[in-house]
Amino acid sequence: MDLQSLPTLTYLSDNVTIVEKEGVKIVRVIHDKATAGITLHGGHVISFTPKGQDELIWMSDTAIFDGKTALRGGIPVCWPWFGRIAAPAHGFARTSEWALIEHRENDQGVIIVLGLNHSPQTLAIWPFQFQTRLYVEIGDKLKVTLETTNTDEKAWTFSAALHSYLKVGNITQTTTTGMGVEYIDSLQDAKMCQGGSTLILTDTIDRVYTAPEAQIQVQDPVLNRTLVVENSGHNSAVLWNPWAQGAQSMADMPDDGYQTMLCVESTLHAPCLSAGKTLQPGGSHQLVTTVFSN
Ligand code: TA6
Repeated sequence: MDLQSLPTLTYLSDNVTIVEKEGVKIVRVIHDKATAGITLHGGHVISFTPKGQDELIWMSDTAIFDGKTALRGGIPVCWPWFGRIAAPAHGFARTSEWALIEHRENDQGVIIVLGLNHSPQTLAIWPFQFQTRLYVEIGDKLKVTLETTNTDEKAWTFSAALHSYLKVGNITQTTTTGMGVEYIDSLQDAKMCQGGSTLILTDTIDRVYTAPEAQIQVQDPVLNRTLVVENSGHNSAVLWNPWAQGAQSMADMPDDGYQTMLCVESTLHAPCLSAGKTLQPGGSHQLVTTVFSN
């Protein structure tokens, strides 16, 4: 995504400006360590490029920037549920307008803090009071922290994912390690399976790995790099690629888009709404993903 050419709406500092793409406001970060973009619509990281490196995050060329549709690519924030266990799919955070709360910078990088609180619109979909914060740290690495706080007077239960789309040179030449071996296969009615620990994809995949290692590595000989993903606050990691048929069925992904992306997600997975993570009043939880290139 070419952030440099987008028109500036607001200057916040030498490193941080608000720019606009088709009416969607983007927090643009240009720092000696890296450049990045985060849309207020969805609280969605759409780009991260460390200095002197290629883009790490895949963004669809046909993503729909209309301020309503969830963006295809980047790092969708799936919250307060992950998947299709309720409607809308992956929750409402990725289609809500987030507020810019704070930006800070030093020699090592920039931190952008976005916020989303309950509102009459969210209460109509999900009847609980909450405060979420998205901390996006941009430096040599990209660190995204989704903090959930229960500001209600009763306990409630949620699930979530930081649904990262990584950019790869050619999916068929990409080797992924560190996902673990046990997974729930979303393509086989949530069947529990065991697989190999080294993955070279040849077809569509949609799996919830239940015991991922501390580091997931995506080796990419075409772009000559290894992408590293480190997660915390999760209970699983999802690996997803829709392959040719899946891409063709999505209006917001080019037919060949699947060839250059791989979703490696930091997931707090739950099979249904009531089985997620419960927060007592005042309780908080942080779901984190860190992405960098070796
Ligand atoms: O994380 C994998 C997944 O849940 C898949 O099942 C797939 O549908 C994908 O997310 C994308 O979902 P979306 O609602 O953005 O089309």
